[in-house]
Amino acid sequence: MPEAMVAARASDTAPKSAQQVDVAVVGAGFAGLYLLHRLRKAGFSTVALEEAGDVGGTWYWNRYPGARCDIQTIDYSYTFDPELDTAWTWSEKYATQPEILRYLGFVADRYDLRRDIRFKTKVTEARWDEAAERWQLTTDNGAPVSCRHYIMATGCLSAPKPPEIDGVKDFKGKVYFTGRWPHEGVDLAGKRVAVIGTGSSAIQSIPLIAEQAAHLTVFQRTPNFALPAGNGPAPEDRRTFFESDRAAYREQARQSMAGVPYPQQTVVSWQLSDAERRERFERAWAAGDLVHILTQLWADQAVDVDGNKIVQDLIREKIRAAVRDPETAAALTPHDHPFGAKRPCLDTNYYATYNRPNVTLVNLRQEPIKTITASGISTNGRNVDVDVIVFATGFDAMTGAIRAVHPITGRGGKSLTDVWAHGPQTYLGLTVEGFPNFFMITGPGSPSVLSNMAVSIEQHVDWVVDRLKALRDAGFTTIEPTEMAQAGWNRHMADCSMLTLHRLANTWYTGANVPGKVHGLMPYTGGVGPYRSICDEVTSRGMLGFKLTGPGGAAQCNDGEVVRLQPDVRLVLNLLATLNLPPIESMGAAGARAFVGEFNKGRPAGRLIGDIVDGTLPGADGPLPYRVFKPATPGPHPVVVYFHGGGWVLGDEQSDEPFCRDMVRRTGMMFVSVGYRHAPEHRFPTAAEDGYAATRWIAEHATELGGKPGPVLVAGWSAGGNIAAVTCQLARDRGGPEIAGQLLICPVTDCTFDRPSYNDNATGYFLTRSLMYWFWDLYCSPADRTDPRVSPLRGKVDKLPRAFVATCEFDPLRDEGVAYAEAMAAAGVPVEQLKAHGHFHSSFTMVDVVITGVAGRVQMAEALRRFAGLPPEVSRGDDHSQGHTSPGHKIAAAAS
Ligand code: NA7
Repeated sequence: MPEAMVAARASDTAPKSAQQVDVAVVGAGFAGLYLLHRLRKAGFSTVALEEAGDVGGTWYWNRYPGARCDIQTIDYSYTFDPELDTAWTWSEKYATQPEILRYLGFVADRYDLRRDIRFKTKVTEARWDEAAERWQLTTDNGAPVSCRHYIMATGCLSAPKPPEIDGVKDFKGKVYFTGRWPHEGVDLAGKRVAVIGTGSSAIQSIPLIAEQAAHLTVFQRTPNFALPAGNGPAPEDRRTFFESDRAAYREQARQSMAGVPYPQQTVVSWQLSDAERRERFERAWAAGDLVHILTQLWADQAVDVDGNKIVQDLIREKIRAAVRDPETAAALTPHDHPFGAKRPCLDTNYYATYNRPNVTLVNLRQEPIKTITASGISTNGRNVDVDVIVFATGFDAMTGAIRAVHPITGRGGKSLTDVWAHGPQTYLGLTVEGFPNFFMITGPGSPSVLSNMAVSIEQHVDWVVDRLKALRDAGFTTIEPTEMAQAGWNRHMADCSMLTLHRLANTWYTGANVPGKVHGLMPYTGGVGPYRSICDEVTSRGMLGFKLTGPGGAAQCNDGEVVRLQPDVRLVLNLLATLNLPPIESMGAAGARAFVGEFNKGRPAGRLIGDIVDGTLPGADGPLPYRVFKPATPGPHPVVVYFHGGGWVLGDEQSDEPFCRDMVRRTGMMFVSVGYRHAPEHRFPTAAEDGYAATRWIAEHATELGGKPGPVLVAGWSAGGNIAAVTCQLARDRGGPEIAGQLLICPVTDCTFDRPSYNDNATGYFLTRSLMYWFWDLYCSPADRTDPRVSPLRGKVDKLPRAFVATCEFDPLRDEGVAYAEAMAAAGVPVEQLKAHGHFHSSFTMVDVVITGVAGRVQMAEALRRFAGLPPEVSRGDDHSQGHTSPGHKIAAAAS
C-alpha cells in the first residue's frame, strides 16, 4: 500500500477532495523532472505542480534572443542513465534555449513524466499539518494536495525582480522581461529599443537585438566581465575525453569543485612569469569556457585579490582592444569587483556590438535613470525615446525562488519568510529546522549556482530520494534537521565564505541586487566534491543532525554538527589521512627531519619580498644561523625575532619561510628567523638559552641587520612560541633587551598533558598527543619540566611585553596557550587573544594551503604593528600588488 494511503487514514485535515500523494514536487525543470523519475522508481506516489504550460523550468521562461547555457552542454546534461546519455547528442558547445527545452521534453517523454505533472498549476500556500504529519497545499488550479513530503524544485533564478524604476506604467510602448519572454517571439526590426541591465541575459541578447533594432540603447549600472563563448561544435579535447570513458568523465565532474571535470590548479600566480601567465590566460580566453577561465589559470585566482587582479587586468586589455571608442570601453570595463565574484558572462560579439553605429551605451553610474516616461527613459543627463523596453534586470535569486513562490508555514505556525528574515538558514541547503519533511533542491546553502547545476541537481535528488526510501524502510514518517546542526551549517557557510572572493562583490549571490534583501553569501563556496562528501558523511554517521520520528513514538536523533573544521583544514586533514603516513615519532629524529625537509621542499617558499639575507650570530657555544626577511619598502623597519616550530627537534631558520614572508608583507617589518639548536643533540635549556641570546644579539645589531634600532618584537609558532614566551621572561629578568611585544602562535607553555585539548585533539589533527610526548622526551627530562624556561606558565607572568596569543580549536596545545594568555592578562599584561575556531596547529603557517588562515594572520600583523607603534594600515608596497587602488586596497587587507 502506498505510504500516502496509510497516512491519509490517520488524521488528515486536508479537504476530502485533496489529491493524496507521498511526495509533492514544485517545478518541472531539470530538478523536478529527475525527482519525478527517481521518486516513481522508488515506489512513491508523486505529483509535480508546475506553473508553466510545459516542462523546462528556467528554459521554459527564458526565451529571449540569444538565450543559451553558459556551462558546456556536454556537462549540462543528466548523467543518471547512460542510455539517455548516448540517446541525445547536442548540436553545439553551448546549446540554445530551444534545444535545451527540446532535450527536457525528450527526457519527459522518454520516462513518461508528464502524466504526473499538473501544468499551469501554482501552489498558493503550503502548510505543515502537525497532527497528520503531512503538508497541505492549496493551488490556484484544481484540487489541493496533501503530501507526506514536500520538495521545492523551483530553481535558483525563477522569481524575476520587479523593475524598481518609476513610471513603467506610463510607458506607451512595449515592455518585455528577458525572464518572461513571449513564446511567439518579438519582432524588433526597425524599432528603437532600450535594454536595462548588463547581466548574462542582457549580454547574450544585446548583440542579436542590435542586429534587428533601428537603434539600441543599453542602460548599464554595473559593467560585467564577459568572455567570448567561441560557440560551435563541442571542442575536440572534451569530446575525446568524454567519449573515451563517459563514466570516468562524469565521476570526475561529481568530485570536482565546480561540477565540471577540471583538475585543481596547484601553481599560484606568483610562481609564474608574466609570459607564462599570459600564455595561460590566452589559452583560457580562446577556450571560451567559464569554468576553465574561472579555475584553471592559477590556484590563487579565486581566493586572493592579487592573484585575481592579474586576471582582471588581462580581461580589461581585451575590452579595450575590442571597443573602438575609449570612453565606451572605459564604461564597459568592470572595476568594482574581483573577477568571478560576480557571475561572469559568456558572449558572442558583445563588446564589438558597441562599435555599431546603431548602439549607444548609457552609463547609469554617471547618469542614473530618473524615471520612465510615456515615450522612453529619462536619466539625469538625457531623454531617450524608445518603442520597446527590455528589462534584463535579473531575479530575486535563491531565496526568492523558494520564499516568494508562496507562503510556507512549518511547525508551530512558523513562516519560512520569518525564519529567513535575516537571511536563509538551512541545514546543507536541503532542509530547514521547523519545517519537517520539507526539502529544497539546490537551495541556499548548497553549491547550486556556483556549480554545474546539472551535477548539483542530480546529487541533491539522489540524496533526498535515497533518504526518503531509507526513512520509509525504517518506519519513520518525519525528518527534520536539529537546531544545532543548522547553526553548525550556517557557521560552516560563513567559514566557507572566507575561502573565495565572492563575498567582496554586490551580486545576486549575496542578495545585494534586491533592494531591502539581507546581504550574505547564499551559495556554498566549499566546492561540489567536498559538499557531496559532507552529505554522504551525514548519512554514514547515522543521519547526523536530523530528528526522525515515526508511529508509536519511534524516534531517532543523532545530534551534532557535520563540519566543525574550517573547510580547507578539513581537506588538508582528509588528504593527509589518505597518505597513511607513519607517525613522525616513529621515524627517529633524523628520519623525522628528513621527512619534514622533503615535505617543505614541495611547498612554494612564498611571495616576493624585498630581500632575504642569511648569516650567523654568535651563540653561547658557537655560531647560530639566521635568515633575515626584509620588506621591499625603504627601511629601516622594526625587527621581529622569529622562532620556528618543530617541537625543539625539527625545522630550522628556513622552515617557516612562507609564514615569515607572508608576515613581512603584512606587517612591513623585518623578520629575523633564528636557527636555534635542537634536541636530542642539545637538550633543555639549549633552545631557550639560544633564543634569548639570539634576541639579545639581534637587538644590539638591529641597525647592522638593516633594521630599526630600539625595542624588538618576538614571535614564534609552537615550540618557537615557547621560546618566544620564555625569551620575554628572561629579557625581563636579565636586564633586557627591551621587547615591545610578543606574538605567540599555538605556543607550548606548560608540561602538563591533562588539559582537555590534549584529550579532545589527541589524534586526527596532525600534531598528535603522542608526537608531543616524544618532543618533550627528546628535549627535556621530567625533572626539568617545571622550569619556566620550558614551562613559562610556571614562571612569573607579570611585567611582560604586550602579547597576542593565537590558539586553534583543534590543537592539543590549545588550552595551555589560552591558559598562558589568561595568566598574563590576570597579571596585568595587555593581552589580545585569537581563539581560531575550526583551525588546527598548522593553520597559520600553511600559508598557501589554509586560505581561511588569512584572517588570523591579518590580525597578527595588525597587532605587531600596534606593538611597534606603527599605524594600523598594513603596508602593501612590496610586490606586484603595488599600486592597488580603491577598492582593491581595502579588499586586499581583508582577502589577500
Ligand atoms: P543579473 O545577472 O542579475 O543581471 C541583471 C542586470 O540588471 C545587472 O546588470 C543589474 O545591474 C541590472 N539591474 C538590475 N536592476 C536594475 C535597475 N533597477 N536599474 C538598472 N539596472 C538594473 O540577471 P541575468 O538575468 O542577466 O542573469 C542571471 C543569471 O542567469 C546569470 O548569472 C546566469 O547564471 C543565468 P547591477 O549589476 O545590479 O548593478
